Amino acid sequence: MARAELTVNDLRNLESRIRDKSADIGVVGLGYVGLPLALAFAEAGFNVTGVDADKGRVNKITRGTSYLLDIESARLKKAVTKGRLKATTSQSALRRVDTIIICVPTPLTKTKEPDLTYIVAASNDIARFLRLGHLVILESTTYPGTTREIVLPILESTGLKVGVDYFLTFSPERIDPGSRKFTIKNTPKIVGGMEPTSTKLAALLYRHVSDRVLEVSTPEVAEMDKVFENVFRSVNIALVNELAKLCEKMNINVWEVIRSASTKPFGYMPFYPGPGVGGHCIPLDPYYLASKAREYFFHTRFIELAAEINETMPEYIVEQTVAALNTRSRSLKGSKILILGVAYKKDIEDVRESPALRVIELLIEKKAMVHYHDPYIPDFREGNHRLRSIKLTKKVFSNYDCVVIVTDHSCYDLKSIAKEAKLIFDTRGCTVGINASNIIRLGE
Ligand code: SAJ
Repeated sequence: MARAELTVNDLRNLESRIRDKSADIGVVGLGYVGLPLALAFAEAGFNVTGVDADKGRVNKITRGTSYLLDIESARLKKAVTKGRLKATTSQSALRRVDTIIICVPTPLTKTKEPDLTYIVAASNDIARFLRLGHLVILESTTYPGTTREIVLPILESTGLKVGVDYFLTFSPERIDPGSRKFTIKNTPKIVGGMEPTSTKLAALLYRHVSDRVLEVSTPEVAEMDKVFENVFRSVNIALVNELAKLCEKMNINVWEVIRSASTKPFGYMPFYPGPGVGGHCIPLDPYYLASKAREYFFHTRFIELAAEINETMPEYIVEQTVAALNTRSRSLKGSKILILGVAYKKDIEDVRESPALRVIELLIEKKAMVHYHDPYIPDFREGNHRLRSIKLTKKVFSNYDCVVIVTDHSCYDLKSIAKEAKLIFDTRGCTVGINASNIIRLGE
């Protein structure tokens, strides 16, 4: 039987359906990347089906209840009520859509190797329903080569040919969780297809939700772009973390140094020292690139050293907490410590890879009595400890030997805390400008 082929007419038809938004979109993975993207396409006028393994998430979306701070429930409810957005746990929904966008996690294994389990699973799910004319786009952050070496072979195992029967592109997500300023619309989108038509179709699609779409020559360029963007942050954060350690030894105020360096109108971009780097990308992406580089007998020494420097920060924070307590003739053992903020960065509700977890683990190991407060994280598990956020009252701060500000959520009234607390160790420079003898800051 003659092999069915995508005709020129079919391709024209697909293009016109993307252009007039009658193409149906599937988004696999409805986390902090997939849900905002699904909603953006739904609000642009597409019919979008989100597929996620988490029944709880699917039910919440169906009810129009957002589980992300960045997404208001009202927006979600409107898209669902209009029938533009629906969610399901069933991958078979992928059969009916024209474009499938993969937004699944890319974690590390315990030995800091890339864990592509979710990408492989999503690719296998898609392969079960892959058909003539499908446009498949990978958005998950990963090492250069993943689209060509991992996703493509799985899809080609169906017998369909990329660029002939279906299309495959990499387009990195560029969500900045918690940012009100940068949105999908005003953040340029990079698209790199396996071949020109894949690139063009993806660009056509993203132009409906992003003001600027840049087409690059291969998926590898787009993949490398993304890891480079995040490694750029990792190495610059490591630089200021190392500077903070040096400034502490030299009794120079690192926050003043950074503030003065920031007056340089060109050739400089401020980064800030802190308790370490958290989140789902910055702590991980250097290891994704380093792992791939080893295949080329290339050791990314600088990139890995920077990642290691960032990883030493929680331990350094605990050392500095010990030193702060010593100024009050207190030892850490038996001291009552209050950690303010455990999310991995300010004003978000995500505790993944947060340096606060390691700080708390170390403090407990050294027999301190540790409580925490975080308005966004009511409780979490640390090893075999389950910790719950305390209730904050004006007077509560004086019950602790030291209050360690690990995540400087905007809700904290630092001036009033400085009046009540016996001792504050500020790891974020958020108390700069509050002159009080009971405040010790990282890097001063
Ligand atoms: N951090 C510092 N000092 C800094 C900046 C950040 O210690 O000067 C820490 C933060 O506290 C946090 C971690 O590093 O723990 C990561 O911070 P981040 O601002 O990079 O935040 P992410 O990981 O949520 O989002 C980043 C995006 N952020 C920005 O570009 C500002 C962007 O790099 C990616 O779109 C996103 O990761 C991603 O998902 O790849």
